[in-house]
Amino acid sequence: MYITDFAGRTAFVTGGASGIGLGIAKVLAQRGARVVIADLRSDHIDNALAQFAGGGRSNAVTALQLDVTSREAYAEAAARMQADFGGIDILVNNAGVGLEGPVLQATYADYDFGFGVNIGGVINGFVSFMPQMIAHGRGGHIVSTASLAAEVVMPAHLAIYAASKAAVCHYCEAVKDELGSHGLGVSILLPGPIKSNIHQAQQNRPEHLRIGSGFGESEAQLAQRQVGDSWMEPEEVGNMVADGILANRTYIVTHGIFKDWQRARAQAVLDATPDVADAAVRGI
Ligand code: NAI
Ligand code: GGE
Repeated sequence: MYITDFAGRTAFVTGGASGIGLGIAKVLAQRGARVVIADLRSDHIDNALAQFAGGGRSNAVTALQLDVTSREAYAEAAARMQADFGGIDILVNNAGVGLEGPVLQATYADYDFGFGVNIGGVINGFVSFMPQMIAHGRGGHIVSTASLAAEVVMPAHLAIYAASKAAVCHYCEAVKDELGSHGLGVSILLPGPIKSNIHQAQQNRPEHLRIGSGFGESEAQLAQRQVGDSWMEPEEVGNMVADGILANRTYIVTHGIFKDWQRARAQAVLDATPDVADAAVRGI
């Protein structure tokens, strides 16, 4: 009962009004799915809906304002999806913030912001939607956006980001078999640099986590960064995600540019690991 065709399926894409999420929403809609864009920012939602307007699939796309860190709002959104569509078929846990700053100046406001959206929001997606996706019996798929940052050793100013993304990976890896036994596929999206508004973390930070933040200056600086010309187009990522869903691929990786760093990290862990014979000597 895994997804073999997008026609007649309903997809719920968080952070779907900008960047990678919008790229995924566009491709899923093109390929026949009904798409619900869920996003924190109404300016992004207005802009995204304007891009669909007048197109052949504009009727297939609707939007919902949602802060993925709010458990109450998320539960409400899930109940609405149950009422409107008999439950969703595809969940894309994509909303995230690219927060970065000097780790020694980070306060709990910064940890709460980063972990709250990047892993808390993903967990809220699983908790809110797994029951209905299993109960409707049609099968389905859950894609979660992590980052290649989770697969390499990152610089200290991205420590919170990297840790939050590593948590997404390991959660998804661990639940894949169990959800598979209920007809749900699981994929982890591991992007390299993609054209998006990820440098606008500051604008996605709620007021109560702005107070006392140690990242104010670095986030203001990051906001000035330009999108790189060589970075990948979000719709190309969308196509990789759609193909990855159909193949129930565990890892969807957009770039090979960090492969040496990925290998170095994996090798360092293996190098630190005793051989079975050494462990046997200690009676383990
Ligand atoms: P983006 O900023 O263009 O899009 C993210 C969207 O999520 C925005 O529309 C934003 O309003 C929304 N959002 C932020 N906080 C939210 C919340 N609490 N609730 C609901 N929606 C919220 O950035 P991008 O790059 O498209 O990011 C998407 C995902 O991709 C993120 O998880 C990011 O960490 C990840 N990623 C991005 C990479 C890149 O190079 N752009 C590389 C690797 C991972
Ligand atoms: C394109 O902008 C960003 C960003 O501001 C923060 C994080 C990321 C992109 C990504 O998650 C990836 C880069 O594609 O993070 C990395 C992965 C591997 C090495 C370095 C990375 O970021 C510097």
